[in-house]
Amino acid sequence: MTDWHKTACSLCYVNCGLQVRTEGRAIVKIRGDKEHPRSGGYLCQKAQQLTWYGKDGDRLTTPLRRRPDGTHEPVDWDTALGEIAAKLLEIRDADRVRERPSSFAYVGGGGQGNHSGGGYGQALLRWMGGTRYFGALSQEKTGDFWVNGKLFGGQTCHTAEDIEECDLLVVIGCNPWLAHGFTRARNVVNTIKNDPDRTMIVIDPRHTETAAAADVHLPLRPGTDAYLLGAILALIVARNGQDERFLAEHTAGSTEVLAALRAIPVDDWIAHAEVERADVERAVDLILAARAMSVRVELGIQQGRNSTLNSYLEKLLYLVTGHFGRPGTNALHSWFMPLWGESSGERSEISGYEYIAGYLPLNTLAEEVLAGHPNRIRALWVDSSNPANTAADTAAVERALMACELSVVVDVAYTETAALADYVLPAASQHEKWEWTFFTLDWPKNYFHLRPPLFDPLPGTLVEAEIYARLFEKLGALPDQAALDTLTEVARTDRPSLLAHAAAVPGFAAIAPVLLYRTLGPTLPGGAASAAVLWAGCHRTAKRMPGPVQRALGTSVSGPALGEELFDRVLAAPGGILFSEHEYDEVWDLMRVGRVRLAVPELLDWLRRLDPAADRPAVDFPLSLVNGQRRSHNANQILRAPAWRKTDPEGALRARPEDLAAAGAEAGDWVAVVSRTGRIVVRAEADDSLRAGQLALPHGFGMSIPDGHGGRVVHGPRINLITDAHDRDPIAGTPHHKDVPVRLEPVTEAERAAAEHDSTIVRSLIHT
Ligand SMILES: Nc1nc2c(c(=O)[nH]1)N[C@H]1C(S)=C(S)[C@@H](COP(=O)(O)OP(=O)(O)OC[C@H]3O[C@@H](n4cnc5c(=O)[nH]c(N)nc54)[C@H](O)[C@@H]3O)O[C@H]1N2
Ligand SMILES: Nc1nc2c(c(=O)[nH]1)N[C@H]1C(S)=C(S)[C@@H](COP(=O)(O)OP(=O)(O)OC[C@H]3O[C@@H](n4cnc5c(=O)[nH]c(N)nc54)[C@H](O)[C@@H]3O)O[C@H]1N2
Ligand code: SF4
Ligand SMILES: [Mo]
Repeated sequence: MTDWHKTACSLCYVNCGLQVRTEGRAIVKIRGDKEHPRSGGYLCQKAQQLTWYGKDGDRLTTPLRRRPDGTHEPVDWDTALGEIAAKLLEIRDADRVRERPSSFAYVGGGGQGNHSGGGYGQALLRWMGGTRYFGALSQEKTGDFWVNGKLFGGQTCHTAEDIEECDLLVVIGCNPWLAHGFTRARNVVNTIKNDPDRTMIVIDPRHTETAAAADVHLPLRPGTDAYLLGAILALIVARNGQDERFLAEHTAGSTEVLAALRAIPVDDWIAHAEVERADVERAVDLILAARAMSVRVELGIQQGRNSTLNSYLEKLLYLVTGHFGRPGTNALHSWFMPLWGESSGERSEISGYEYIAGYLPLNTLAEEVLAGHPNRIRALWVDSSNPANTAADTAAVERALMACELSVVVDVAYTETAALADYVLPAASQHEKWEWTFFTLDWPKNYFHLRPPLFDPLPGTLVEAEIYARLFEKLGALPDQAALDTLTEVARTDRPSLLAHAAAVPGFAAIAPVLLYRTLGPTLPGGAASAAVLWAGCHRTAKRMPGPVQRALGTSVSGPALGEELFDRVLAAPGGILFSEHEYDEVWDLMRVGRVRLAVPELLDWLRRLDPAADRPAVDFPLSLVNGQRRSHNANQILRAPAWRKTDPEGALRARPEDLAAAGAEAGDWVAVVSRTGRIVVRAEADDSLRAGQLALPHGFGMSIPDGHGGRVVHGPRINLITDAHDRDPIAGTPHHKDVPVRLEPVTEAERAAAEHDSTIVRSLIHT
């Protein structure tokens, strides 16, 4: 085992444990880590391709500064950080003089495998006096968080599934077979399929790989989930399937909710969803017969029509029937450190949207810059995110980046966002530093994995902790060296008392991560300085839930010593640890209110307002596009080399043959996908598993990559060229990417020639 090193996969947020062999700076072999406490050796189809991470022509090795002509030139770290700091101070002063809210905004927080840098970006936002924070979560999950806040009293009260123990799994708008979303998804789907005592319902317009293993598949018309879920709930209540005892003991407001459900015109709504009544009845039979039901949802409803309402109805499914907080049901989960925050209810004065979980909708980023408002964003800091490809309305995002007085990107790669930034700062990769994620989403046992580096930082790059520490020094935000040395001495001799000493430093709240990195950091074993921020989190976790932490660690230590023990264990476990273990009935300790507040007036109103007659596809754009489908070989924007894709090299448009034929096309042709906001040319592929009238384009393409001859070529569809940032949820502002109204058109001769040219180059890159 000596030449196998432990790490984790960063290609999706499940972060399976890996063992890898390395040669020089490369990973050459990958296998599942059987000792990993959560994934137990499991790997999916993508894991072997992690060898491609950072192995592309776009790895950054020096800070870059934009020249007046728009191209970038290399500069040294001291110059880049010095100039950035001067500009930040100028912007901060101008905001103060004009008595306006901070015009600094931050996009990021981390991707699928890396959250170690996130705390620093947020610290910078605080130090600049700003609040405007955008991220991947605020274009997929904030509607869900808003509902949780209403039901459970806190937006960090996040729901989980106990899938291993359930006897009925309800899968709504997600495809775990390809996208995972929970651990060992393929094994779980197969186990349920092969166990006569366990059943599965899938609600998805497409006959997905997961649906193929289901007992009941409801292939609803895209965008009609609220109607179908409403009808299912109404049928449950009509058959007295509500759990009266659970409702009386654990909830408030159920009378109003049940009345709203009883008023639903079931037949109309089922007809509107275009599914068979008999199939819906069969699903209801399974739900009423279930001993323990878990409901698993994702983007199909969270980026679908009526998304925040969908998130409410999906939760009502298990709350009304009392499938909550028991073995095999949904529940809340613990946190190592919460990945998002709570909001005060404050709103953006530009878009009017509420801050949810600390975020503004990513869909409103461009507006916040371009609206011409006196309090607009003037400085944009992007870390570990590629909004020029992944936020809705690419053209507007690009204009916004260009319109800022200062834009800075911290990344490992020269992304489409970096290409437009004033400064680009090269980070050490996830294999070159101590790294982790806060995707600790499991219940009743929960896990955390701090990965030690496999390699030294690539020359020219710095770990994020160091980048931000140097920046804060240039900003004059840190105390002098003598004061730092004193704190380091405290960390060495009496670590538990460090927080009290550090908190006395002026401006501590805004500089805490950097201060810990600079003072506690150097005292940590194995060069784990950048893990110092976890120390404060370990103390908070141990204080918040001492019992479950003691149980997980098998210790009786308590008080501050428990926080210390947790931190030491995390540092000493390169393969991850179990950090909390709850008893099922302790779920109620994770709520912020005594009872689930079942009646949410805004959402019950929304439910009453639903009107099938007003909710029909637009005549000009009759097709529904899943714009960002998860497939075997896509992984957000993490891997940029075309050769990593073992399937789907061009990122094809998938459609039923008859939908292609209606546009005069067939499989293999180039076709144009046209939406209200744009037109892109893509390769067509036939797929009979889609619902009639449903199309799919893949997520995770559209990278502009070196063509090998000094130029660049775009690899696969840049799908957000055709999304509309205003087609969004009224509460959360999240996009409706799973149901983009489009039509297909034949391509022009010029479009075909251009597409063919780019495709030839990409194919040659794959084969060299
Ligand atoms: N292979 C792969 N895995 C990934 C990722 C990746 O890029 N590639 N990304 C990761 C990330 S960041 C995320 S958030 C997850 C997302 O994971 P998922 O949400 O599971 O993936 P999607 O393919 O976006 O969408 C799921 C399903 O929604 C269905 N759908 C479309 N419209 C509707 C509708 O109106 N109603 C319903 N009920 N369903 C609808 C689609 O047919 C599709 O099967 O995947 C993660 N895992
Ligand atoms: N149309 C459409 N748009 C979508 C979606 C969709 O389904 N349809 N899905 C949405 C969803 S669910 C998500 S989660 C987002 C994802 O969108 P993003 O958050 O933009 O994508 P990621 O791939 O997570 O971005 C990771 C970035 O981090 C960089 N990176 C990798 N390692 C490091 C590191 O160690 N340090 C630093 N500083 N940077 C690093 C990568 O190079 C990359 O640029 O896309 C969203 N956009
Ligand atoms: S499920 Fe996700 S984390 Fe696990 S191996 Fe696959 S891509 Fe990696
Ligand atoms: Mo996501």
